[in-house]
Amino acid sequence: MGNYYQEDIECASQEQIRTWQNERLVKQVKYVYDNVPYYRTRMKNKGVEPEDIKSVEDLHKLPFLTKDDLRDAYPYGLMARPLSDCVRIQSTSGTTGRRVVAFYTQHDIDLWDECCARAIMAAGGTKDDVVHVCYGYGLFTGGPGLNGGSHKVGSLTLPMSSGNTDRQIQFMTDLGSTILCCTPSYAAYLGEAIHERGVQDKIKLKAGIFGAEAWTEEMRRDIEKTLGIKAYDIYGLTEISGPGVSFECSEQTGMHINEDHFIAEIIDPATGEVLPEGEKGELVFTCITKEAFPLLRYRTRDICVLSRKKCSCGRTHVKMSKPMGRSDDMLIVKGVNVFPSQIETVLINQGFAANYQIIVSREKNSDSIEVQVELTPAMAADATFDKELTRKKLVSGLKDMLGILAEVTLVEPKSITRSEGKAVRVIDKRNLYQG
Ligand code: DLL
Repeated sequence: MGNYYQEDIECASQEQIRTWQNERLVKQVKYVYDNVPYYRTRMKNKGVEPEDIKSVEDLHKLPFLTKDDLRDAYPYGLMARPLSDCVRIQSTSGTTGRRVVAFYTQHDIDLWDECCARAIMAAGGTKDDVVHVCYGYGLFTGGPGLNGGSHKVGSLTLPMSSGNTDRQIQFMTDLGSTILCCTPSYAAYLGEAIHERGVQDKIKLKAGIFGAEAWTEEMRRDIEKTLGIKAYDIYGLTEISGPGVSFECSEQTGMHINEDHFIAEIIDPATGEVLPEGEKGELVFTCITKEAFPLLRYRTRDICVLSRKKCSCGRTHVKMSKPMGRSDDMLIVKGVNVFPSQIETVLINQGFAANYQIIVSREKNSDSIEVQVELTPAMAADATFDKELTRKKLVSGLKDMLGILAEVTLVEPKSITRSEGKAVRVIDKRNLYQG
């Protein structure tokens, strides 16, 4: 057994977890009904009263909330507490519409920190670690969340925020950072930069906690090799608190959801019907302990699978798979569903790094997809490297994976703009979602 932060909770029996969830859900539904007029109206419209919810079995009776509801109710419409009880806001980047703003009481911040602390402990963190946080600080939840978790664990916390790669590496070497927290794409970039500077021997990292965007198993292996660490996934979203809703343990086969705070369901995104465990669908969360912004049945749009298979780490909380895409950013090209992660798998299996961009266009009602892929420095330096043969192999690998033809353009190393936060993988020129 590892060094647990809250073994009594994280390794509790399934029955015990269900008992906590039942009690908390009943209370929370009444609390939301009494304090959030927006949701009360939704419940009334569906003919549901708080008394109808007696246990988790009744959860399906409650109405869903979606990102559209959050935009509708912006900024205060889903709050359950007066502003004077709140101590913090965080927000999404708002690139696809109005920002989502989430509110926190001190109690909410404490719970969130606790969830992130569990993630750090699960990655082997202790009070003796130096936790290097280069998720963005500010409105984005990444920096503040991991920062709070690291404090709870008692580790020395380096609040680096994103950017300034030279300074990141300098602090990493001077202060002996042992746990790196950032997006996987930035971790891959840092790995490259460390090797370029030839300072890999001065790096003391042992683990990384990477999330906030989709990344594949292949990318994990790549980062683990480049940085000489074990790379752990962490998941979360602003609406539900931020990072730490779920996190990976040493088994690295999915992320344990903090079930004492969040109830997870998987639904069919088309019909809203709850699917049995093991089936792939949209992840829905109900917050059962939050005070200021307690969303019930929030549709995440993330597509994944839940599993209650026994975990070798001893934790009993249900595990979610890596999101396999989002029901709303899934690309439909020539009528075929395409997830960027499928493309990434092909690239990495053929020896490329995860430096690529997908460009989707439409001419005369016909879709086309182009994948721009960076050559690795080794490929670019190799005089015998056969570019055209490699390109053709990629086209064929993508055809096998996606079932459609994708154009491939090989570009020079470092020519695709690096991201310090979430990578921009897709440029969809079709503007299908306007108006
Ligand atoms: O990305 C919170 C976070 C910060 C998570 C740091 C992990 C680490 P948002 O900006 O609200 O919050 O974006 C939430 O990002 O619905 C997923 O689609 C995606 N996402 C988050 N974590 C993962 C992950 C933060 N580990 C949205 N794998 C979510 C794949 C992820 N996608």
